[in-house]
Amino acid sequence: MKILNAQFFCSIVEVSQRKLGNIPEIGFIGRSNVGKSSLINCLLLRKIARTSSTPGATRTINLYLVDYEFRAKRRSLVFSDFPGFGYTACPAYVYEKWERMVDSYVSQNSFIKRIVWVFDIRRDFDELDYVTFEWLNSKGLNFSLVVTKVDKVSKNEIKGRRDYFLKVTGNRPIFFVSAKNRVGRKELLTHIFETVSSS
Ligand SMILES: Nc1nc2c(ncn2[C@@H]2O[C@H](COP(=O)(O)OP(=O)(O)OP(=O)(O)O)[C@@H](O)[C@H]2O)c(=O)[nH]1
Ligand SMILES: [Mg+2]
Repeated sequence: MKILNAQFFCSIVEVSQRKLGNIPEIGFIGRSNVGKSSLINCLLLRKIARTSSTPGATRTINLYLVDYEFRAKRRSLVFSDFPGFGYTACPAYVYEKWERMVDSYVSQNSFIKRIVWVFDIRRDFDELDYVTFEWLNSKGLNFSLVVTKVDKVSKNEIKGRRDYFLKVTGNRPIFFVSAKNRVGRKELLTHIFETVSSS
């Protein structure tokens, strides 16, 4: 299992701008500042996605083209880094714009094989997350949960957080990672490669 090459491809706001043919895609969504862009950098072992401690760093859908080797086969896939939703300073009209952009992008993009829904281990589900949960289900999208920043809590706490996330989301594939020290990276990458290889 190896990342052979990975590069920023383009920033877009609608699916007609996606000039990547039928390359399978994995979309990374989640609240602002949870660590989506950092997670992409961690998975790709490159600092290519812009990260920031100020919420709202990612405003467009940013596509990364990834060449990889998995089980002796070379393939390509696309990672799409979505803007985070629901940051405190975000006015309602910005959220609505986000919703429209993301909703139409995923609705019209049949190459998205799975959504990686990213959470900060220290945060509970709130109303907006339940709305997102309903939305993902209504779209019939496959999704997996990634709970990141595990370096921020103790080992004992991780077990409790696992039970919590499984309870609120049903039995979804769930991965615990840290972009800081790369805990859980290989497991998540294997899951992603298996998803796109079997489709
Ligand atoms: N300790 C720790 N900090 C992290 C980790 N992942 C991300 N961070 C920090 O969290 C902040 C937000 O990270 P980003 O990757 O920019 O978050 P994002 O979800 O892409 O944010 P938006 O683009 O605003 O939606 C940055 O200060 C990162 O350094 C992690 O695993 N551990
Ligand atoms: Mg980001």
